[in-house]
Amino acid sequence: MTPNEKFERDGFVAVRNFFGSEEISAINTALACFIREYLHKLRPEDVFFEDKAEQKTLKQIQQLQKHDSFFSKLFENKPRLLAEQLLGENVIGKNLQYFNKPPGRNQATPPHQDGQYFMLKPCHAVTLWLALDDTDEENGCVRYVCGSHKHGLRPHKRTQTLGFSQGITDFGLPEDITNEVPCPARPGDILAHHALTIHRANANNSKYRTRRALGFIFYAKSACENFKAHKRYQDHLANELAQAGKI
Ligand SMILES: O=C(O)CCC(=O)C(=O)O
Repeated sequence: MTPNEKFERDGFVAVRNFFGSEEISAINTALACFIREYLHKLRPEDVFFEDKAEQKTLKQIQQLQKHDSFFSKLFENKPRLLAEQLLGENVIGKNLQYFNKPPGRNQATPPHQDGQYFMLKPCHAVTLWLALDDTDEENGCVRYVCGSHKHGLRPHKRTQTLGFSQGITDFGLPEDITNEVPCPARPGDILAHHALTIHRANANNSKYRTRRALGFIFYAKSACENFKAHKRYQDHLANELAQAGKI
């Protein structure tokens, strides 16, 4: 079965060794440099910590491609081609995110569909989740509900998880449980999921292991964004998080 056939059938596909060890090592170096030198210049709503008083609890960075030429080149390179191949049309690069679940201080990723955040019609987009560490059941690998992309958007509501503000309200139906697949990954592997595919992750329960990844988000060119509603939601969220002292 080709990656495209698997993506269409299951709503996700693992592309192993998408980046080689030298490329991953270059990404790790660029990331460390960015975190050291640029993090403090970002807007509060683009960088999340589990505890903002503790730098080592960094959990998410948004829009890396807008701030650093290494990441803008990376975004426009091989990942774009994979996104075009999987979506079957030209794509628009929207966001290059960094994710971590720092050991000791981290939360589960609530079950959600990215389309809830994207607000697209038709909801045609892909996220490429690139593992930078070994990820498995212990440190909270991503889990997909196989075939869930075929059934539209489920109801979501606000969560209290910083960085994942929306979660599916009725998650846990028998078909969710039966069809959920944990997806361990090694550094360099990409897990590609459709914007309608339900996914979540447990917390990182390891003592010392990080669980770092990059998320490359591409919208299909044919998908229309509801810019107004998206901006309204983002502004409202940023306000709320600032008032709660979370960012
Ligand atoms: O890293 C995670 O826990 C989940 C990431 C995610 O939800 C996504 O890339 O769409």
